[in-house]
Amino acid sequence: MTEEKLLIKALEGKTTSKPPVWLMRQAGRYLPEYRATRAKAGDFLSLCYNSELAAKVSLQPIDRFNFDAAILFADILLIPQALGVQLKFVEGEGPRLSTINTQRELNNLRPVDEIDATLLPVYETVRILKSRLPNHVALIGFAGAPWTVATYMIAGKGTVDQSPAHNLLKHNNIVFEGLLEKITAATINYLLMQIKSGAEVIQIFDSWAGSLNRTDFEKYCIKPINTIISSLKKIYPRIPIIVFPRGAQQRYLGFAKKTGAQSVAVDQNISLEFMKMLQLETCVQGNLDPTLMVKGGNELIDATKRLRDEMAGGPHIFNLGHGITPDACPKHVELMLRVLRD
Ligand code: 1CP
Repeated sequence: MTEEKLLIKALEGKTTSKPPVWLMRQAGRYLPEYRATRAKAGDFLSLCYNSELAAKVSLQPIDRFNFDAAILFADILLIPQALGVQLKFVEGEGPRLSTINTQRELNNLRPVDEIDATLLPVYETVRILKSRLPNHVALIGFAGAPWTVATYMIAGKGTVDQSPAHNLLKHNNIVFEGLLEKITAATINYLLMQIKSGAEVIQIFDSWAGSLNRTDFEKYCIKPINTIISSLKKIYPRIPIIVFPRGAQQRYLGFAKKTGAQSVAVDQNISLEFMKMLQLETCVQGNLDPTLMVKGGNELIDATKRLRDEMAGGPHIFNLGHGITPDACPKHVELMLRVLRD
């Protein structure tokens, strides 16, 4: 019998003797080997579509740190691109996309059954990873949540307050909801293909969920995520799902039940007391402050111990409250792991 993976155990709601650990954005610019492979690929998007090199960068943090999970190397903006949106990453600035603001632009997007033509290399990356990962390491596939992906498609770039998306939601709700439906359908197709190719866990990133008001949070964060999860579960009833509605504050409570997720990832603004309350209803992932990976030292050691000990009474996946930043130090990741594993 094969031993069950630590991450899967926690996602089944079991309390593990030590928490499974991985880091959001664990393959990335803070690693010199990532920067070298990215240079070889040419640019970020070429790296995403080069299955061999993408699998290689997913494996780099596993080789270096022996995390309990590997995450597929891709980006949440590949879905818009597969739908026909123009996408490029401008060095030092971030993504730039052609925008969707009118019914005509929405109608011009490709049909959902055509997205696999663009996304096939991503599924191949999943297959390669599945065949190369050590037995104890779980493979996480992912996608952006419809609201977060829509904010980029409407604005054409990252925004601080997502105001272009909020404006469309308010002033042209038909186009807004049509766009959300389109992204939802594409995401279901995309994630089903990732699972079919070997993904064992799915994480849905709703990075901008925090800017939705109470009503819009129900309609545009919870509802489409629930649609995605129930569609995946119809075909793969046992696939565990982690959802990260970043900035949801008190709305993290009840979120797992409303969406059907097995785990809720929380950001670093959530207190340990609140996390323990949330842990009574679901497996909690998070929420070490990513700046500690830059600072290191006793502050990092103390925060790691506190988080581990406070959450030890229930299912917990040790992670950051958001992605690790390019200025993080790999030595500090090692220090955190030593504290967790000793
Ligand atoms: O090498 C580079 O210069 C590119 C940096 C980079 C990387 C490493 C980007 C550009 N995307 C990624 C990979 C990525 N993105 C992963 C896979 C690997 C891993 O986690 O190890 C994942 C899960 C994402 C998810 C993602 N992309 C999110 C959701 C999570 C989050 O951080 O909030 C978002 C919002 C994006 C969009 C995106 N991609 C890249 C950038 C710079 C941005 C943010 C743009 C902005 O808002 O300004």
